[in-house]
Amino acid sequence: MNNRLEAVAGQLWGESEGKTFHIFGHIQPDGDALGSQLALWHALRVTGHEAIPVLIDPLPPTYQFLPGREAFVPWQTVGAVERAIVLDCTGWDRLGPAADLAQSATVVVNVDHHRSNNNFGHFNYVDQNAAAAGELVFRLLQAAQVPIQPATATCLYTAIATDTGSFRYQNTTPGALRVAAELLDLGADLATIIQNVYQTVSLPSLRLLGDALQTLQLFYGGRLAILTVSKQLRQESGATEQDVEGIVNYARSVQGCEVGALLHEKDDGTVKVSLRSREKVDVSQLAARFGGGGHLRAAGYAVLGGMARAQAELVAEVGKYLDGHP
Ligand SMILES: [Mn+2]
Repeated sequence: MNNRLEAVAGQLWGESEGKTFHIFGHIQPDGDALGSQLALWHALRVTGHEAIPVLIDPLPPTYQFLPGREAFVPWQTVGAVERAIVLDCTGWDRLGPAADLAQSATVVVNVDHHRSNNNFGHFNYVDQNAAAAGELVFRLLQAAQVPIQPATATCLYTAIATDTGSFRYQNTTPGALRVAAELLDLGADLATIIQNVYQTVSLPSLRLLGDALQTLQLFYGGRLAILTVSKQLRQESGATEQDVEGIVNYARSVQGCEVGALLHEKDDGTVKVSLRSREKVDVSQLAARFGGGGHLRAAGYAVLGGMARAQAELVAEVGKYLDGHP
């Protein structure tokens, strides 16, 4: 079941004297998970509570500006967990190797904004209409009347800005914009966020993008655009597998394109196919045909059998969707 905001805030700031909170986010952390974790850590600290933000995968360079980042501890060094707060995770699987650790807590508080969240906590605050987990943390702080300091505001603004694609995606609601405006009023450091998140890219990542753009192929009169990143291409650029994410958006951005795809050959040989559509094709349905899933305009799947076969199958399938529904 889903709990009321006040009940969940009460779990964190109510009868919790002398208890330590471990604050978890998901594997391969993004701006929303990291910003929400650190914001909650700041807020618990200023109200006199013990809290420890836990990292499952390393902190990406992009987010090494976040105030409080030095407080993060790797999950391997965590002993017993009494109270776990899990942010931005649909289920236990999103905690990867740290799932058992978090699950061993006496009290688990689950705070998330994904539709598919399965209410795995003892206390659950899940709202799929929130733009980001950071928006929910903001509401919790307000409900508990915890003062939001500039450092906390910077973390929460980062969470909301990154999960909305800088306020461009469909989850950019009036409510999310109002929270963002309030966070700026409270002292969020916009210049530092923009500089680090949007105006800094590693050299290998930029090289990879350049090489990937060279692979552009168009099908069906330009309505399908495909980019490919082979294992060799990525390794030669020196970029990481995570650097490949986001490149798919360049495929869809080609004028006249309805479906943009990126085929990425992972180190283990699987081909990860990322799909984006503009306004007609339901790519979550298309991805489901290959055992994947996602959203209406952004989805993906993984297949074995090599890049050439993956591309041929994809081109054939997209064709059915472009000429009316399959
Ligand atoms: Mn999120």
